Amino acid sequence: MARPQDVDRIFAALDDFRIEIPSWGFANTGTRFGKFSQAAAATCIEEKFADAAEVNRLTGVVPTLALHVLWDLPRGTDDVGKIKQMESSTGIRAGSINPNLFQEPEYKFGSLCNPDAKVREKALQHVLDSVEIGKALGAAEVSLWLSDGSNYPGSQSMRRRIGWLKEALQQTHVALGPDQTLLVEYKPFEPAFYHTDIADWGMALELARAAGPQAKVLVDTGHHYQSTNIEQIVAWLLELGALGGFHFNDRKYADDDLTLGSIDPYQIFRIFHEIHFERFRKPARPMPAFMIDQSHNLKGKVEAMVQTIVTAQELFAKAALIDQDTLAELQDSCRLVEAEELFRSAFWTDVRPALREWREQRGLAADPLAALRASGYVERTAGERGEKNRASQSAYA
Ligand code: RM4
Ligand code: MN
Ligand code: MN
Repeated sequence: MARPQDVDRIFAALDDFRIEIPSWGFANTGTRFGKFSQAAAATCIEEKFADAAEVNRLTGVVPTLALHVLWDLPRGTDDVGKIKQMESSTGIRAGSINPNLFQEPEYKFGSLCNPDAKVREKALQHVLDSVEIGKALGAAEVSLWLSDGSNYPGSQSMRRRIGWLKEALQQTHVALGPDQTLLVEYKPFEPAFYHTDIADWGMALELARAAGPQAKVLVDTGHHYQSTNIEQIVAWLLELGALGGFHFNDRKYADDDLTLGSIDPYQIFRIFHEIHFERFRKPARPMPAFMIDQSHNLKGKVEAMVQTIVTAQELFAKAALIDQDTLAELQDSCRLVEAEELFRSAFWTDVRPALREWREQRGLAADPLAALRASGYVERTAGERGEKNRASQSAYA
């Protein structure tokens, strides 16, 4: 149980904690082998906004919805008006704008790194359109993930592709508005299996730096090799002022996109500790963007999203319990076990009663998952959307 002084820390941390959810987390998705369609899955952008509004009604901390351009704004800037209408009818704002550079046939051999200049141009134009969409919607982040890479040694020039990529990101940076950030995401493999053009945080950092000061690195927790010390990467990026945001999810083997904290909650706690350390040292700095990037084939979409948000709050609150002054003192005098115990005790503290109280004080449901079940939302939307879901078998949005 948390002590009274802990409750104050927990409340202060939760008051500052907002998290973005992805539109694609509400749509039917599949594996390489098949797709299990859900009756309640969102079939259009209106339903994705409706689901996001329901998650926000239950948790109160998800004001924005990340959008993937081709899935959510297939007509590009012409769809901005439609999104604005949904913003005003649901109270959910458009969040990060994610270009789609990975599904069209032209991108078979890459997008911004494609050896064909015409394809590179098409990809860059799509990124620039995404910047314009972001400006029109007042969205802070344009979040770039490339599937570019190659499957066979010698089949592509890694060096020339670096040059093409730098050029494209520089041109994108020039187009950014003053309040926009370009996030550069990395991933070691998949869909490419020999080399990926932005494979790790060093490459992402160099590309971001070469692009300009409004470009930052995005850390997707599922995009690392087994046993990588992700919190150390986070610490470095914070130290360098280069951490733009997170895509949170959990994994056991690769980019599994499982529920945050379901496999290794201690790792997310350790990452949040680095965030709290930064806040303690430089309270004026804005927090990185906390975003969820998950897709559930087995769990109910809205239920899994609510579970994720609650888990994120629990882990963020636990990490806030570490007293940074005391920890620094113990570290400096090399009282190893005491330092470790301080760290671990925060992790093992049950913050759930304090979270319930925090929610009640703010007029939110004390137990968001139970409130979702009681609301009948999933049954109702399953009834409304079931037929459309049976009829459509397309992957993703
Ligand atoms: C990628 C990456 C991107 C996400 C796509 C759908 O693995 O995590 O962030 O936009 O999946
Ligand atoms: Mn991601
Ligand atoms: Mn991913």
